[in-house]
Order: sequence, then structure tokens, then C-alpha cells
Amino acid sequence: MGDGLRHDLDALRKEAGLAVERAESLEALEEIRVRYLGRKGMLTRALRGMGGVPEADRPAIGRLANDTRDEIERLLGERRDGLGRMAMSKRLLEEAVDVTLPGIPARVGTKHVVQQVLEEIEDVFIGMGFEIEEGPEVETDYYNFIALNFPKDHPARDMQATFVVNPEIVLRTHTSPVQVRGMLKRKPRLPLRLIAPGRCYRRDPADATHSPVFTQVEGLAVDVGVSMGDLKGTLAEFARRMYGPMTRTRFRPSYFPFTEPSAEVDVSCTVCGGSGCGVCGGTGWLEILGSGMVHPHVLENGGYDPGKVTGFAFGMGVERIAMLKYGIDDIRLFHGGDLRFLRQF
Ligand code: 2NL
Repeated sequence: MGDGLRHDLDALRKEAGLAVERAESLEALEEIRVRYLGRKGMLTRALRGMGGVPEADRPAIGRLANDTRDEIERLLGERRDGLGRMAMSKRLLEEAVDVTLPGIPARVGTKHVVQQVLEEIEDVFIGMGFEIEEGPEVETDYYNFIALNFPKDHPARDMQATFVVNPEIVLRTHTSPVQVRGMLKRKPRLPLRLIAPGRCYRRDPADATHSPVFTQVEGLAVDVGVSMGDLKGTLAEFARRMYGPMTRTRFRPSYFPFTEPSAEVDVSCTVCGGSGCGVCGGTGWLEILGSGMVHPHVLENGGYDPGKVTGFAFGMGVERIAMLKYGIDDIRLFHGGDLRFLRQF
């Protein structure tokens, strides 16, 4: 007995199974679950017919009802898992990354050409026993001028167009103040051999050979008995290490407030070797630096006794050295930020 109910449960299972198969989303599955298995669902409604089932058949029908519920739940679970897998594979497909595509190359920079040449110069002098000394780019009037033998009304102070912060503070116009600070830091140590590299500032209008910002390297050597011969030997050796062993040097008299005597130094033309060409203007010589014997006042301001020691000093513009090395004809290229220029070095 209870065949009608048995039949209803069987139909219910088949109908629910079809609905589950057609469901395309988790929301649709939940609706089906409520519709068939919910408290007011189809299964509950079908079991209202139990009243008409003979007592003896009820346990079997009850088991069948439970089996039907279990079966529908199983189908729902299976479909839920299936939909989950489908959603995952769809996402994997959509978000797939082709790891074999070529990447975006990282642009690696280079040292600025001025820094490269500066380090070459430093290396030559480190090899001769000089120490690197650095100092502030914003200087006092005292260290930039007074200590270097430029009195307040010295005509050289007008010649140097200076960026003035206030009457006592300037942007350094050379790295010489670093040498004075270096002497005061080490006195009375001998021998003293310093290289002062760094940025300097002058109120020059920019043109092919002038830039309001430039890089200088200065050297200073102080000891008992240092002579002009030591200066010449040191700079001639520097020129050979920088430009090759055949490079010649010549010294011409000059004037700087902080050296006496003073000399400009030329090297045999790095392009033609001295026979005369466009780069050296037909002279066979290129001016690369200024130099001289340290003025006694400057030694004294550095804490050394000019009655006991002497010194030589020199200074060069790094941009100028780089221009000669690479045949660059305009100093403004160094600080113009044009990467097409800078990437060549
Ligand atoms: C140039 C010339 C020069 C110096 C720099 C110096 C420093 C001290 C004492 C004496 Cl502490 N002299 N420096 C000397 C002669 C020339 O530079 O044309 N520079 C670009």
C-alpha cells in the first residue's frame, strides 16, 4: 500500500534532479532547495499524504522519504561543486597570463659623464697619495674669499660673479674653501695631500664654455720643502695617466690671488698630438688647469707656518676635461638633462 505516495516521491526526485541539472547559479540552486526540501516545500507537502497510508507501510514510506531527501541533497551538492569548478576554470581562462611574453626591459641608468671623469681624476691622485676631502656648497664669505687671500675690496672679488645668499654667505665659487677647512682639520700633520672635488657656482650667463653650475677638482700638497718642481712633476704625471704616456705639458705664468707664483698648465693636444688641428686651434696645446705655489697668507689661514712649510695647489674644471676627452663642444649639454646626450657615456 501507499503506492500513490511512493509514486509521488519518485516523481519529486526526478523533477528536482532535472531542475538541479538546469540550474546555472548558486542562487538558482538555493531556490530549488527551498522549493523541494524547505519547511513549506514539496517534500513536506507530499508527506501530508502519510495520513492515508496504512500503519504497516509507514516505516518504509518514511525511509523512502528520507532517501529522497538525501538524494536531492546529494544532487544539489554535486551541482554546487560542478558550478564552482566551472566558475574557477572560467576565471583561470580569463585571467590567464602568458608568462612567455617578453617583459618590459628595466632601463638601467649610467653614472653621469661628469661623475665618471671626476672619478678617473680622483683615482690618478689617490694613486699618488692624495686624500679626498669634501665640504659645503653653501659657504661663508670668509672661507670662500678672505681665507684665500681675496680681501673684501680685492678686484678679483668683482671678477668673480658670485651667487650671494647674504653679506656673509655665498654659493662657493671654487672648492678652495674645502682645502682651507681640510688644512685646519689636520694641522700640524705633514705631509698634507688633499683632493677637493665638487659642484661650484658662478653667476655667468650660460654659453658654450660657461655654466652657472660646474664641477671642480682642486689639489693641495703641503710639506717641508715642497717646490715648483714637485708641482710640475705631479701635474705632468697626472697628464700622462689621464691622456696617455706620450702627453707633454707646459707651464705659462699666470695670476691667482691664492698662489704665488701661479701658472696655467697646457697639455699637448689630445686629438692631433701637438701638430695642430681644429680642436687646439692650430697651436698643438690645450689648457687644462690652473696652479701655483700656495700663498703664505693661505697657509697661515690653514694653520700652517709659512716660515717652515711650503705647498702647491691646482684646480681644474671637470666639464672642460670631459669636453676634451670626448670632443663635446657645448658645456650646457652636461646639465641640460637631455638623456639622448647622457646615455652615450
Ligand atoms: C682653475 C684654477 C686653481 C688653486 C686653484 C688653491 C687652493 C688653496 C690654496 C691655493 Cl687652499 N690654491 N687652489 C690654485 C690655483 C689654481 O684653480 O682654473 N680652476 C678651475
